[in-house]
Amino acid sequence: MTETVRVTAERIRKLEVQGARNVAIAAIKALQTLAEQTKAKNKTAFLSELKEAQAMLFASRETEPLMRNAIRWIITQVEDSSTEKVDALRQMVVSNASQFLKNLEASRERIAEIGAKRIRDGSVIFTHCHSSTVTRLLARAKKDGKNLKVICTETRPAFQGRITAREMVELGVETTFIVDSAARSFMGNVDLIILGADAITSEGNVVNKIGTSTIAVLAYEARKPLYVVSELLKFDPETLYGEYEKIEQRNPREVWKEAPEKLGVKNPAFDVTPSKYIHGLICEEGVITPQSIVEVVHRRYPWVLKHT
Ligand code: RUB
Repeated sequence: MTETVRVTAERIRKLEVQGARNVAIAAIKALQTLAEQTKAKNKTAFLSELKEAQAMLFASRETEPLMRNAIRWIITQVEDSSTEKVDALRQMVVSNASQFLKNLEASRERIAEIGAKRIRDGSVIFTHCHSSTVTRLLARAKKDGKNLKVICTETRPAFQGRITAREMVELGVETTFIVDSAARSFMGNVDLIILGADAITSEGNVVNKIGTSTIAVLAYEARKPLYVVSELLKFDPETLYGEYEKIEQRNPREVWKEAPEKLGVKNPAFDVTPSKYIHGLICEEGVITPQSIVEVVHRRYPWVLKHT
């Protein structure tokens, strides 16, 4: 096993790599490096290195089905291959990983292109945390000539909202930065809420940064449409077979470094937004209802639904 996998898993765990897509990209690249550097002498040894890497990467953040789907797909190609030659198998991992990364980039562009059309000139968009898919969509809307304004939350405790705010300012978008608890005070002023996703369940519920479900309830109360933008591969097939999506619990010290000793501090990284609060899911297949996710995934990526 290469050091790259260990270092990548650690970087993901520490949030040095952040956001579902970036996490998946880093994990795929680590697997690619493993394949390039392996000293495995036969298929069994190579596969066991890949599986060890898989376990380490999966454990780095548990609410990341895009990473899991990607890695599972790449490893399945090796398992299912009839060849025993390590050289050919290594090559297979490298080229499948490249292909996956290319497709991921194409999906994001397609999502941006589709989603940008939902933004009317002069709209005020509310977002939370940092989703590279959301910011790409906003950049595309701007490029298409739409005049837009953004309101974004700081996103306690890790302040990913600052990444969004910086990107927007660099794009030349008029942006207002608020504390998370001010969301309701600003909801009346927005036209559209656009959020990312870490995971989508078989019922069309969306798992995203903690606070997302509160924003969704507020949007519902204010009768403002909320869109989730996400690659279909953030769908978690395990949820179809009964599992709950696991919610990553992070270190309480991220919330309060020097908290009184006996104080119980909780730090869940994500929450679940029920599909009824979601106006539409913007994915590479178009604008769909979150409830149709299984059908759409089945059409586009049938291998995801193969029970493992
Ligand atoms: C980031 C987050 C993002 C999604 C989608 O959480 O919740 O909205 O990951 O991002 P964290 P993307 O900072 O804890 O990883 O669209 O880039 O995949």
